[in-house]
Amino acid sequence: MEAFDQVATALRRARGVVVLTGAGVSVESGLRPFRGPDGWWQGRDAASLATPEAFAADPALVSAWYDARRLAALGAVPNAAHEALAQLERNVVEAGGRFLLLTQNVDGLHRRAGSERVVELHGSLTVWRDHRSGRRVTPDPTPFTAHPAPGPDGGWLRPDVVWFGEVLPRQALDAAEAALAWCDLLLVVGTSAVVYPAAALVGQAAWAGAVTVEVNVEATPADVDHRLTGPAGVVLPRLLRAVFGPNSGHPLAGG
Ligand code: BJW
Repeated sequence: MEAFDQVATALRRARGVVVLTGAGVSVESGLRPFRGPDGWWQGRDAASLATPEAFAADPALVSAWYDARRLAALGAVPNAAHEALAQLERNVVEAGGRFLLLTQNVDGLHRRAGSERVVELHGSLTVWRDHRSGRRVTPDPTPFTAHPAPGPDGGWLRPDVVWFGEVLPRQALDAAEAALAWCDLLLVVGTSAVVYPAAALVGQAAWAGAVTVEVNVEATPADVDHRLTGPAGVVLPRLLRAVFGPNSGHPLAGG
């Protein structure tokens, strides 16, 4: 049997579905991934932008970079992959199953597509916090007038995202680990699977007995049972149509 048919069979049988997404799922919405030739970090050092040390050394540069990304995310529209994952959640839950979407993305597009059971492992770009007090605010969807922008308690605003060297939100990690207990099928979509602890979830799920599937335009280091190669906005609607019928994919997606 082809990988696609094996995955369709596993999805049909699964009572608990967990999805782990990364920046690749938003590429078809026009947002850039991190790594690779079209990535945000092409020609840049991630440590000069996505660490607390970078913010301490040059808060204006880091604030401007994240503000530009915040506005890009707010201006983007969920694509067929986001829509398919929202539909997958509805289908699994309506059939009495369990579902959780773990995303490394900070762009908010999964929720805007209608996903409800979402855990943002690396925080959110639309929420910022005072770097001194930690108090969170949701800035207006317009460019900041100063970089760094002043926070509500006398510090500077920093994005409420998880930088390298920072720990992931405890609740997010707990939710991810709890899901491994009931997960029969893990879909790993659009992530290079090199950033921990998110990348470790793949091996943990397999160890706990789940079937693991990668959906990506190229193979990554993730050690999975099956790979479905292609854009997520094509592969996922096709998979949904195969498992749940012709009206379950996104109407705009081909394949
Ligand atoms: C498509 C597509 C299409 C394109 N369809 N696919 C264990 C071992 C080694 C190191 C560590 C370890 N544990 C912890 C660490 C340190 C570190 C780490 O992981 N380092 C590695 C890089 C080596 N981790 C941490 O520091 C984490 N904190 C932590 O663990 O705390 C405790 C601790 C600290 C220190 C030491 C030990 C323990 C925090 C990690 C936070 C990551 N934060 C970032 C930035 C968030 C803010 C922001 O948005 O700027 O999160 S880094 C960046 O990478 C971002 C992403 O969420 C993350 C993952 O990237 P992602 O999503 O996979 O994107 P890409 O671009 O890499 O890949 C895109 C993929 O899409 C590609 O595969 C394409 O092929 C594919 N694609 N189009 C389908 N249409």
